[in-house]
Amino acid sequence: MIHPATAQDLADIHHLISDLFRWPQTAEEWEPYKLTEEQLQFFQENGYLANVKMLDEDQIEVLKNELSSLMEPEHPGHHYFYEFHSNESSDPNQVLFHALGAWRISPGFHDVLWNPAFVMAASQLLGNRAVRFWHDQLFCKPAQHGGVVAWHQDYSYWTRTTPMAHLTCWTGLDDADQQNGCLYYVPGSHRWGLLDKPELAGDMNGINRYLTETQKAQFKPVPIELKKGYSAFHHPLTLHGSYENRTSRPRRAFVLNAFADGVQSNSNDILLEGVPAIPKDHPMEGKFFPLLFNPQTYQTT
Ligand SMILES: O=C(O)CCC(=O)C(=O)O
Repeated sequence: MIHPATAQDLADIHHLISDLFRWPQTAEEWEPYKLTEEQLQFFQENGYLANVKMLDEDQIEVLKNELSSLMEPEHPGHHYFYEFHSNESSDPNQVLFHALGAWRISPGFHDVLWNPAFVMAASQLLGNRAVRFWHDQLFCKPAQHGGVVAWHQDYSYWTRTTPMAHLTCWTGLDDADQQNGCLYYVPGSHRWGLLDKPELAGDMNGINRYLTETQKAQFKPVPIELKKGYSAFHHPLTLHGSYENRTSRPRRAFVLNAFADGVQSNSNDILLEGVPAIPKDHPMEGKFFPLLFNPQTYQTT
């Protein structure tokens, strides 16, 4: 067995390290990864964009294998996780695995940050700005008793970074549908302003405490059923959540959270567990917050 101290911190490496993806070399090679005007407009209007192809079958298999070993608390790189909850559900009869920091530990989850399909779409959805990594998340609902993710806006957990120029990309490693706990979005809720933050794996009805009567009337969630390997992007204020998984199929997913280059720390406290603090009003950068893509140069720096 590898001693924990010998596992390499992949956060030191800010480029692809496996052959899972290939970084395009010319402007022409980047073209196939670009979102269309219609997709960009849909995002502006609704606060989300679904069905963006991110991974092929082979890439999904590699990530699923890495995931099953990462879920073991004995994994030699376990100490690199910023957060690790074997079960974050507040309901003892349900299980929601949730962990932040996989990118530091295994090559596939490291390299998904530099997936050309992700960085190009993220840059466009951020207004053609350079994309910087914030953090990743694993969300896994086991078969039969998978737990809920309460309705929330991502930025309600992120006010320690400012201004709000953030973006989330959710990618399924299993087909996700209404039966096994797919994501739901509330179209247009990105224009509702910042709401209070709920307990993440708490109660689906908790949202009623935070909404005005007008918002309650406009609360019309849509299920985001996705084939594995496809992604959904959302705005940091878009309300989203997901219900239980009672099927015989797992629902595993990973999430990449990014922001436009230039976002600053809004706190002198540590921003992620195990990461040195970035003083308030200083730019988010350095080892833990790599620049992933600059649309001016098509490079990472
Ligand atoms: O995977 C889920 O059900 C929740 C994901 C989520 O909250 C997010 O992508 O921000």
